[in-house]
Amino acid sequence: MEATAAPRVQALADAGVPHLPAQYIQPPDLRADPSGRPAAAVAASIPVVDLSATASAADAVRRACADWGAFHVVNHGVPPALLDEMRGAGLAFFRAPMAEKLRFGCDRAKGAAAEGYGSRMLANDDSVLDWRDYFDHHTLPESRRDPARWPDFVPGYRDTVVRYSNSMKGLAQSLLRIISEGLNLPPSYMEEAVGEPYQNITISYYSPCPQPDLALGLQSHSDFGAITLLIQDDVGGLEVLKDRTWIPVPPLSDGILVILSDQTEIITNGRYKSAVHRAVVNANRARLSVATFYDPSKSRKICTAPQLVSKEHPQKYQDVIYGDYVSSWYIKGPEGKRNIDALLIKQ
Ligand SMILES: O=C(O)CCC(=O)C(=O)O
Repeated sequence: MEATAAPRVQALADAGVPHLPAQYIQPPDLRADPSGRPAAAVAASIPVVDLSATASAADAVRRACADWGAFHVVNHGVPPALLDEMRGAGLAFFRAPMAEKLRFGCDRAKGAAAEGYGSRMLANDDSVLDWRDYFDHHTLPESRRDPARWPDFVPGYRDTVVRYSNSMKGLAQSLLRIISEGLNLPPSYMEEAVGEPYQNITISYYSPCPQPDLALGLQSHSDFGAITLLIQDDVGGLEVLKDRTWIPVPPLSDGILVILSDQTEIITNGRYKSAVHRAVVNANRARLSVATFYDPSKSRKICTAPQLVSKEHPQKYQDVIYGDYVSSWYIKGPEGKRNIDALLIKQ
């Protein structure tokens, strides 16, 4: 939510600020460590699952979910041209004059996760700011979807977002079926546990940063919903935390990154972990990503699958009303996984 009007990062970058303004300077322990990245890249790389390989895909998804909580999918059935169209629509928006973009600014009075063009995610005024601007779209259920609230000055933008939303819904649902089966649950289990899907699509734009080693494009967090599908351009900057090491997620132009989110960790009793991730920035090239969040409704009660609870695997998390979880996320801030940890049941 835009608590007080944060400056658009793009306006600061375009003005050529020579130093990072104080509000964007991360504490030393949270900064990206450029010297650590090449070694991490060699240490491990994020799994790539070919969804057309029917014999092996389910097993590959199971391993990727258990070991990483994040993985690329290829041959996923979404036309690569649609991924390019969506990235192109986002880029055209962010390259448009500021006055046009501001016509679609977030309405702060509407609270957290208001739709539109914004820069400040958290409610809390004294948090360090991300070096990022974004456009958030409410896309599902269809009753929330109002293309009139999306940019009108980029030809085809609204139609692209609608087609992209529908495709991402289909892919998220087939992934949830594969995920359920991998845990020996009925195929529809995860979808039913999540209930009517609420989908938001957020385009993030990370302008070149004058002091990238002091800033983050997006601070470390796990997503709060069920599953996130992310595409990025060819710049790179997304990192996933694995075994306490930040691993870069290389851009894969036709691939889609699947990120498990906190409600999936709760439903699966921690068998599958949500992935902690962040975006780092660079001094030279702007970067764009598009994240599609598949989440429960605010009133949905999220419970651990009883089939995954046993003497050896006692229930890890308390049941939670999803809307309460989201409110706490926005108030406390994402920082790592402290929101889901607050639900841990003492064993
Ligand atoms: O820009 C990225 O790669 C990450 C975006 C992201 O994590 C988010 O929108 O929650």
